Amino acid sequence: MSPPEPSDLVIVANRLPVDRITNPDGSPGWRGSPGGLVTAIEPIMRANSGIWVGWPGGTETGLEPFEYDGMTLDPISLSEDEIAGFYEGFSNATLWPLYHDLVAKPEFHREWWDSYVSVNQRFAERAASRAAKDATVWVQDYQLQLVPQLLRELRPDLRIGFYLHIPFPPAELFQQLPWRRQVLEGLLGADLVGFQMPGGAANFVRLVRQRVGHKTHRDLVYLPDDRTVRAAAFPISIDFKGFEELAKSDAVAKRATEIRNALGNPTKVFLGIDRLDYTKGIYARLRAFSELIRDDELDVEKAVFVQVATPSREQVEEYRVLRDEIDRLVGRINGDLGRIGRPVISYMHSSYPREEMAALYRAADVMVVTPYRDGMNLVAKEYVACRYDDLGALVLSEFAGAADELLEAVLVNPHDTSALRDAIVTAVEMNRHERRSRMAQLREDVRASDVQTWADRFLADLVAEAADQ
Ligand code: GDG
Repeated sequence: MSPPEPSDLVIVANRLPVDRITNPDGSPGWRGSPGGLVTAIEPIMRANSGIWVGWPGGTETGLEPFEYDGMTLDPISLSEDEIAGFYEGFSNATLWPLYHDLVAKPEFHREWWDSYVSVNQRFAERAASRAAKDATVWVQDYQLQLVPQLLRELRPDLRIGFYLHIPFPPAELFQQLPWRRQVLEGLLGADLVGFQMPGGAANFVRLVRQRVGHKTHRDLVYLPDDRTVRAAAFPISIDFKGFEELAKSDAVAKRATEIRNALGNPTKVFLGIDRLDYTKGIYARLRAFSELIRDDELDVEKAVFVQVATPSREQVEEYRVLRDEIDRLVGRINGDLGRIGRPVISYMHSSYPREEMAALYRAADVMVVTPYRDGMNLVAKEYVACRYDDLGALVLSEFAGAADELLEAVLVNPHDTSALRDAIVTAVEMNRHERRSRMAQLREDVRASDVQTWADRFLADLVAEAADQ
């Protein structure tokens, strides 16, 4: 298509919500990769003829803007070196571990930083060229923290919002970053900086005061040029209705029964679904479960743990090591404790369509979500949305953002193996009455604040904040 008309709403995210595919006739095509962000943003995109700027994956160059499912998508190309430096390097081997409480050791490399700066510049330039006068630009996540400032330099007329999907760390950790001041200044280009949790917003404001020296008061930062920047929490959520309806469908109900049959109709099915990531606590969770089998607190003939680990960031060394570790652990546990046709852990390293996810949620008696640190964790909320029968129990890490809202879950410290064991036992032994009442409350909590509420609140606050300038 010819260059799109400048738009009043531009979304800037590392990834476009599509994947490259090859059509049956051999021509290249696109397939939607729906996620929470698309669901939340799609209606607003349609209403405002919005443009979504992002990387489509891969190294293809010369891609033109195109329409997909009623949205205008504007692809940004990355070279192989940029994928290694900006994406796998600085985003996923420096910022990701640093922002997740150093669950792994962050690596600091100047070439990665240089690549991060130049890719952020490209995103900012593209957004500047697509935004109409006085438009709203909403920048997403840790890969693009310099975009707000770079964009403001190019286009001071714009209303700029930034949202961080992962935790923002305390000063004691953030301080390690050699480019800490540049990152803070990058974010300060926005009118509104959104975080999952109030703690992240407070960490940011404190760091800006200490490291950049700006005056702050509560959630506001006062800049020398008379602008103010607001930092606040906007906990993200899911398409509650969408998941609930999916779970209620006949096809999903049928598939949930098939899954239980295929597992040999155990009395209790435990479930974990995560991207294969070291922040998610998969290893410790499986070990705790295996100890319960070993110690006869659970019976291998009656209980099974289904773990889905979605392939993720496979070019990054830490992720390859993790995959091998989990493979070995699962092999050892099943070898030591399994029986014929009765593995302790049914492990899948692959990704599934949404319908299959909903069927797994419906098939599971206990969902075990135990990250060491997680911005929110949508899987926990999706499980709750799918349990319209008010059955099922949720074990949830205290270190997931979701724990602030889902107080009726069995909350646990994932660093404490004994506590993990106790939490799994508590969840499975909970009587029917308690299980029902807890799940009903959990469902109310998620229903009351879905992903649409999240996007509407952020954009309304952005308009209000920019109007105050
Ligand atoms: C980041 C933050 C924050 C997973 N496997 C499959 C699949 N999924 C979907 C889940 C869920 C999403 O991916 C994962 O979201 P999470 O929130 O659990 O975790 P991250 O990927 O780490 O997300 C996190 C989130 O951003 C949003 O702000 O909550 O804290 O780390 O929706 O359902 N979906 C399908 N097949 C799979 O195999 N279809």
